[in-house]
Amino acid sequence: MDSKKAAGEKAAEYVKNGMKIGLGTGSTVYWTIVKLGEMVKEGLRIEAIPTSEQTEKLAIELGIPLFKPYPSMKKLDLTIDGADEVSSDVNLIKGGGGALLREKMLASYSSVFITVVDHSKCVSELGHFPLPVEVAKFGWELTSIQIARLGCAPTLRMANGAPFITDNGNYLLDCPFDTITNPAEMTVKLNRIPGVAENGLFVNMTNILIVGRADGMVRIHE
Ligand code: DER
Repeated sequence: MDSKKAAGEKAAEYVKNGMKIGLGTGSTVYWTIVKLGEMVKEGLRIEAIPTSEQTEKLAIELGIPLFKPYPSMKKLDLTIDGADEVSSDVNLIKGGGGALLREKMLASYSSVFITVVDHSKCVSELGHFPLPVEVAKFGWELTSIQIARLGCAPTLRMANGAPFITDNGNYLLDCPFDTITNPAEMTVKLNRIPGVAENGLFVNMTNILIVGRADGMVRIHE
């Protein structure tokens, strides 16, 4: 079995009747969402909030009931999402799919955050994958200069010949740091730069890591 599919489907086993869950974005959590669609057809009762318009469309197609956050809402029971890099101390780089802001919100508002990856995402230290940073369109060039001072050369993410626009109407800068030795410090430094909306470092957020192996088995770190 494909390693992404193995990890994605395994995560669906953690979803129980009555749960309110966050649905991540990307090609690994895709398999979780497909599996949940099958489980809903077989009677599983859940409600979900998608982390992107892409995931919302998929969930609707599969018949997964969706809901919007509301003022008196307690925490979500569970959010399941992928990642672009996972370090040996289980910190993440996310944002390759452009959904990092909503992904980090739902992950932080969940009692349990499950990360699903294939083995190729596992690294000793974060940074080989360029760190996505979501920034306001206004003055993005000025924001980029401030981010560069932290030791990278940000590039504006493009799509079809124009700047990529996130679901929140912002731009994305991809920031190659090579190595991020202190992600906890870096995420604070980034988010205090005026113009930065969110960055793709998910530090100490993962409660359960499911890694799909090349042989189709999974490794679970709880
Ligand atoms: O944008 C993200 O963080 C997504 O979760 C995504 O980049 C995960 O990668 P995948 O498509 O390989 O699962």
